Amino acid sequence: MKNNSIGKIISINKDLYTVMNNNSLFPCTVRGKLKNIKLTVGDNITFNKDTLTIESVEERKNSLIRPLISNIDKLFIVISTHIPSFSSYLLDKFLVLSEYNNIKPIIIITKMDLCTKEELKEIRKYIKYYKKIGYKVYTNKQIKKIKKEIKNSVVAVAGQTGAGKSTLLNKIDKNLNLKTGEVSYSLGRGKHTTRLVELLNTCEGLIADTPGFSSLELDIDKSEISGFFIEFGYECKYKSCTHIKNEGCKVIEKVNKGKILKSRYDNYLKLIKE
Ligand SMILES: Nc1nc2c(ncn2[C@@H]2O[C@H](COP(=O)(O)OP(=O)(O)OP(=O)(O)O)[C@@H](O)[C@H]2O)c(=O)[nH]1
Ligand SMILES: [Mg+2]
Ligand SMILES: [Zn+2]
Repeated sequence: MKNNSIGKIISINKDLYTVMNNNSLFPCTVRGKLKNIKLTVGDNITFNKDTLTIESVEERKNSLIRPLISNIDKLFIVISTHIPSFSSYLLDKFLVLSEYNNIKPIIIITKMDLCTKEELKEIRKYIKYYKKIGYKVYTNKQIKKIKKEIKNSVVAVAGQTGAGKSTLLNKIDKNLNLKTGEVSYSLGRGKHTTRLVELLNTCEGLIADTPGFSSLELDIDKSEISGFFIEFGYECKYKSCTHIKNEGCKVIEKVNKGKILKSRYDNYLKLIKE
């Protein structure tokens, strides 16, 4: 009789797969035909508790790459105001990535303590706008609310190197004890402090600190992108409108009237050009 249990892969180290089942961890290996499938962190699997082998894998609801992680419910998009400086483009790109993969995005702003009064005003304008179009936005001071978002969810944390992802997780749960670092640059590229991806058990949920999905390539059809700018879709009456030419385009009209944030529109144009 096979003694199969269900579990979730929470980390992978070479040929060793750590599987979580009822809050206990099991070091498992893979054999047979499953060896041909690249299993990922976040995979829901069945495994044999006696032999500690993974027997089957469930279909994934989504997968993010670099780092490879699957079955994500929420993406914490960590955006800093300084070092690295605020990038609405990166934020919008992460939002499109979330929408495309059916992951609920949560925007978390860091390093507001480094802002001048003027900069704070600017950042607050963004926060207000993103909230208005339906996104949740927190600052990294709102730890209680962020903790609640983890409960019963599988969360991945995205954001540039140095944005403060690991620092945030350490604030959420000091037992995680993640390594954080000064932003260091070699050959002009940010060097990530966080390397491996694993799901960490905290706040009655699972969260993966990541090196930030650094090479963020969106493999999305051009014509689909406007649908992931959630406030564009219902604005324009022309279903197939790409919002590039003016004639009767409601999106352009709203941008001109200041109802759609200019940066959102500019970032949209930049994305479809890419
Ligand atoms: N002033 C200020 N510094 C912060 C804040 N959050 C993080 N930092 C600092 O920013 C630096 C980088 O933070 P990390 O948490 O290592 O950044 P990370 O996003 O995990 O970076 P990688 O692991 O390389 O992707 C550290 O020196 C932190 O102390 C903040 O809210 N304010
Ligand atoms: Mg880190
Ligand atoms: Zn249009």
